[in-house]
This record gives sequence, structure tokens and C-alpha cells, in this order.
Amino acid sequence: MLTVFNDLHTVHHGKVEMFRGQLVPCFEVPARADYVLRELQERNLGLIVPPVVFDEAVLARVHSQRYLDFLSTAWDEWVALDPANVDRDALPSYWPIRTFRADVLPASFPARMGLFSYDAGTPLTAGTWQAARAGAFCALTAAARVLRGERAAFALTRPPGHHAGADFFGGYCFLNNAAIAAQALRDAGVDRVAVLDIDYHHGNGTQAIFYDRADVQFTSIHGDPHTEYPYYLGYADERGAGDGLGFNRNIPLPRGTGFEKWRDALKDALRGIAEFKAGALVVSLGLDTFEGDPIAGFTLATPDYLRIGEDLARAGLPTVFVFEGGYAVAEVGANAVNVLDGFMQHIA
Ligand code: OKP
Ligand code: ZN
Repeated sequence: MLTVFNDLHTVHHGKVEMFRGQLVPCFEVPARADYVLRELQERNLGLIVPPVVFDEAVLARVHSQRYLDFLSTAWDEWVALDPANVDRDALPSYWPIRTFRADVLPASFPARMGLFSYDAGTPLTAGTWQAARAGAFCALTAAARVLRGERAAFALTRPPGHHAGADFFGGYCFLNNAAIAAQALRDAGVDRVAVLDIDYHHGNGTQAIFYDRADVQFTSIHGDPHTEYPYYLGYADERGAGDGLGFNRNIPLPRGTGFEKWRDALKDALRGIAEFKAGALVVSLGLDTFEGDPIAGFTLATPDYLRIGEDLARAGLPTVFVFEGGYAVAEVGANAVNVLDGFMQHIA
């Protein structure tokens, strides 16, 4: 399978995230993408190409301009607060929760950090904007290749994207690569685009971006938000709004779910995608459903990922895969590449 690799991903390397009152080492590390790259090379899965550079205006098809302006200058503003910040990750400390105003853009940088984020686990670093921007270009390049006739393409990039909304970061995500790819497919004339999110965590950002739209269907299989991150979205009764009613589908599963039940959910999701009669599919490919994942709770095993690839291939759609989570670093390569391998072996 054609892979578009973000060789700039390494410039985003957070040191710490806030977890239960402590700053702990980041789970979302550069080695994740390197393991996937190595596995792709070892198993000879196809060409690996760099992203094409796009006009930044394409990012504003999904994200608000004031958020993009904030992201692109955030690191410089962080260092301007205190020159010693150059050695520290930027994390938010204040959020405009209910009763506060989100329409006023504060001059204070820490205030804007909170306005544009929803957790304290997502460090912004010196290279975050460069890495995220190149990552979005990977997703756009993969979408462009699929539009030109490639059956499938894989955007191998980090930081991940599915938690990022139109104007906020969180959950290790800054730009919503899957949403950007889906929108690009729409803009190129694909009438209906399906997004399937199989990361352990609900893709709250992607859901929110397309919630009121009937042209992009969002389906997600994930840990039950009653107990699992991101907690405040991802319930089964979220079915879309306005024109989008009926085009959002959440399949939450309890912590501890194994492959048999998970695969039933996948088949169910794929039935809904078939009914939607999409012209293309974007897969938010998280591998944190793996039994060895340090921050998730399903129990899928490495061979199961081959079966997932096969099931996805049977949907019969031009497919853009976008790399999301997966924190069992030594195994994330085998698991990701198993999906792609299973897919390639079962395309018609
Ligand atoms: C991003 B993606 C871990 C707590 C959980 C946020 C998880 C973000 C997951 N110490 N922190 O969906 O894989
Ligand atoms: Zn995840």
C-alpha cells in the first residue's frame, strides 16, 4: 500500500503530560511512527513517499482561522512569556468552562491556550506546528492519490488528529488529519464520504466537525465514555443534528472487550457504511485497541489486525488510512501493518 510518511513528525516530541496531579512522560512519542515505518519497509508493503506541500488555506476547510493563527504562533508566544520556556513544554492551566465567554480572544497567551484546548495532557512543543502541518499534508496527499485511482493510501504521521476539533486541541491531537482528508475528498467531488474511527478513544473532534452534515458520515467504535477518555462525548445516543441527523454513529464497548465482540461491532459499522453508499472511506487507524496498550482497555491481539484489514477491504471503497493512537510502541508497527497487509491481500 502506498504510504505517505511525515518525516517531520520527530520535531513534535513532548516531554510531559499532566496525569493525576503529576507530570508524567508522554505516551505519544516519535518512536511510534518509526516502528511503523520500519515494519512497512521490512514487509515491503509498497512505496513510501513524502507529503506534497499544500496551500495552508486548505486547513481552514476544517479548522477556524483564529485557531490556525494561534497554533502557528503559539510556540513563539510561549517563549516570549519567559525565555526559560524554551526548555519546557507548553500546557494549558485555565479553561473557559460553562458561564465563561469563548467569543472574546484574550491577549494573554495562557488564556488563549485554554480557550483552544480541552485537556492538560497535550503538550505543545517547538516543532508541534511544523509536524502537525506536514501531517495534515500527508493526509491530503494520501487523499489526492486515492482520487487519482489508488485503491488505498496510508498517511503515516504524528501527532494524531481525531480528538482535534475545528478550534481546539487535546488528546495529543492538533490538526484533524482524518477530517481534513474527508473534506478534501468532498471538495474534489466525492458526494458522500464515510469516516470510520477504530481508535480505542472516541474521535470527538471528527464527530463534532461533521455532526450537522449529511455528506460526511462518522462512525466510531471505542471504549465506553462513561469510564474511558474523552468521557464527555461518544455515547450511542449521539446521532447527528439538523441535516446531519442519522449520519453519526457511536458504538461504545465496555473496557475489557475482546476481538470477537469488537469484530461484531466492526461488521455492524460496515453495514451502516454500506447503507450510506459512500464514494470513499477514511479510516482513523488507532492501534490502541491492542491488549498490551498502556493507556487503553480492549484486548485485541496482533493477528486480529489482519482480520480487520480484510473486513475493511470487503467494504470495497477507495480508502485513506490515517494513523492515530497506539502506545504499545514495540508492537504498534506489526499491528498497524497487519491492518494494511490484510487489506491489500483482500482487495477485489
Ligand atoms: C489519544 B488517541 C493517559 C490518560 C489519557 C489522553 C489519551 C489520548 C488518546 N495518561 N490521556 O485517541 O490515541
Ligand atoms: Zn486512542
